[in-house]
Amino acid sequence: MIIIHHLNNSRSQRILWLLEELGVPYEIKKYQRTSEQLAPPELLKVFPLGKSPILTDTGVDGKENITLAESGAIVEYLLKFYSTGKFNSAQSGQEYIDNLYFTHYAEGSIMPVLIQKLIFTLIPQRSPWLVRWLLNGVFGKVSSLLVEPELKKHSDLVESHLSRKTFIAGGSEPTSADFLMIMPAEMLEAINIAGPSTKEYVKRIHDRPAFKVALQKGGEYAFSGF
Ligand SMILES: N[C@@H](CCC(=O)N[C@@H](CS)C(=O)NCC(=O)O)C(=O)O
Repeated sequence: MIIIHHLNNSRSQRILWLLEELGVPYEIKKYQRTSEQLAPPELLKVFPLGKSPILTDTGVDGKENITLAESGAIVEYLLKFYSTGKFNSAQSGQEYIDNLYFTHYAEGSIMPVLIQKLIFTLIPQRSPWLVRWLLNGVFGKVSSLLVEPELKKHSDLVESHLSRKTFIAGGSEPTSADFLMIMPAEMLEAINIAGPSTKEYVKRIHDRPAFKVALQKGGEYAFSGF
């Protein structure tokens, strides 16, 4: 049996979406972020980094227990062992290249910059009021000099790609890259730098029945509102 160790308001939501699309049975074990927005210590017992998502499975042959972290790895695992062809269409040519690139780009390149932006915004907001104005100025300056120019390059890249495609690989159904890219696309929209095609892409995915069910099951998720 597949178990998803799901932290509220996290990358784990994309795995619930994939599982709902695949229609395979699974259980959700829920974890609640602490007041510092970190994962609770119980997640450390499941995997040493204590971050979500984590998948545990008795294995496709029912013999072996596996524990797998990293949303990209989990998406690939589920598509390899639990898809009967669905969402695996990008196997050759440019579709394969685009799917390969964006499957890795999501966590390898764009998410780290989006998280930097989030941290630079949150630190001043959560600091004592006496130093808040100072930190706001310092973090705002660093963010505008270092983070925002990078983010602009990313939002342009994503927008340019999506202006030519319905889903990342170019087919009419999502592939692994979409299950990874939905969250960065949502975050670009949340910070108001998503282009029109990126916004349409987010809406296209949010309108899918499986996405809606995944949201209901996952609970609190900051990027569900558009
Ligand atoms: N690259 C990893 C990142 C995992 C990660 O950082 N997860 C966040 C949730 S979005 C987390 O668990 N944060 C809580 C913490 O760091 O304590 C993946 O894609 O799974």
